[in-house]
Amino acid sequence: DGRKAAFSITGMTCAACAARIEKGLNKMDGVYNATVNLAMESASVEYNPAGSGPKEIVSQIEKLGYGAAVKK
Ligand code: 9UX
Repeated sequence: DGRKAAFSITGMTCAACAARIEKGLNKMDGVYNATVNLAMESASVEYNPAGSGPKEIVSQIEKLGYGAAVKK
Protein backbone atom coordinates (compact mmCIF):
# COMPACT_ATOMS: atom_id res chain seq x y z
CA ASP A 1 0.00 0.00 0.00
CA GLY A 2 1.47 3.32 -1.10
CA ARG A 3 2.26 6.30 1.02
CA LYS A 4 3.29 9.78 0.07
CA ALA A 5 5.78 12.11 1.71
CA ALA A 6 7.11 15.58 0.93
CA PHE A 7 10.71 16.67 1.34
CA SER A 8 12.48 20.00 1.29
CA ILE A 9 15.71 20.04 -0.72
CA THR A 10 18.56 22.54 -0.60
CA GLY A 11 21.40 23.04 -3.04
CA MET A 12 19.61 22.63 -6.39
CA THR A 13 20.79 25.33 -8.77
CA CYS A 14 19.67 24.17 -12.21
CA ALA A 15 16.99 22.02 -13.81
CA ALA A 16 19.44 19.16 -14.28
CA CYS A 17 19.85 18.97 -10.50
CA ALA A 18 16.13 18.30 -10.16
CA ALA A 19 16.26 15.67 -12.92
CA ARG A 20 19.26 13.95 -11.26
CA ILE A 21 17.42 13.72 -7.96
CA GLU A 22 14.24 12.42 -9.61
CA LYS A 23 16.21 9.72 -11.37
CA GLY A 24 18.06 8.78 -8.19
CA LEU A 25 14.82 8.52 -6.20
CA ASN A 26 12.83 6.66 -8.84
CA LYS A 27 15.38 3.86 -8.96
CA MET A 28 15.09 3.16 -5.22
CA ASP A 29 13.42 0.00 -3.94
CA GLY A 30 9.86 0.77 -3.00
CA VAL A 31 9.65 4.17 -4.72
CA TYR A 32 6.76 4.28 -7.20
CA ASN A 33 6.95 7.87 -8.26
CA ALA A 34 9.13 10.81 -7.32
CA THR A 35 8.72 14.34 -8.61
CA VAL A 36 11.10 17.17 -7.82
CA ASN A 37 10.15 20.82 -8.04
CA LEU A 38 13.18 23.07 -8.52
CA ALA A 39 11.35 26.36 -7.88
CA MET A 40 9.66 25.04 -4.73
CA GLU A 41 12.87 23.33 -3.55
CA SER A 42 10.84 20.24 -2.78
CA ALA A 43 10.12 16.66 -3.72
CA SER A 44 6.98 14.57 -3.53
CA VAL A 45 7.55 10.84 -3.29
CA GLU A 46 5.13 7.93 -3.40
CA TYR A 47 6.63 4.85 -1.84
CA ASN A 48 5.93 1.43 -0.40
CA PRO A 49 7.08 1.43 3.23
CA ALA A 50 8.16 -2.21 2.83
CA GLY A 51 10.85 -1.03 0.39
CA SER A 52 11.99 2.45 1.43
CA GLY A 53 10.93 5.09 3.91
CA PRO A 54 11.51 8.79 4.50
CA LYS A 55 14.87 8.08 6.16
CA GLU A 56 16.21 6.23 3.12
CA ILE A 57 14.83 8.88 0.80
CA VAL A 58 16.60 11.66 2.72
CA SER A 59 19.84 9.61 2.66
CA GLN A 60 19.57 9.09 -1.08
CA ILE A 61 19.14 12.83 -1.73
CA GLU A 62 22.14 13.58 0.52
CA LYS A 63 24.19 10.93 -1.28
CA LEU A 64 23.48 12.79 -4.52
CA GLY A 65 25.01 15.90 -2.92
CA TYR A 66 22.01 17.93 -1.78
CA GLY A 67 20.47 18.77 1.55
CA ALA A 68 17.18 17.10 2.45
CA ALA A 69 14.60 16.99 5.20
CA VAL A 70 11.13 15.55 5.61
CA LYS A 71 8.55 18.32 5.35
CA LYS A 72 6.31 18.69 8.35
MO1 9UX B 1 23.27 22.02 -13.08
MO2 9UX B 1 23.02 20.80 -10.55
O1 9UX B 1 24.71 22.25 -14.35
O2 9UX B 1 24.24 19.79 -9.49
S1 9UX B 1 23.05 19.82 -12.49
S2 9UX B 1 23.95 22.80 -11.09
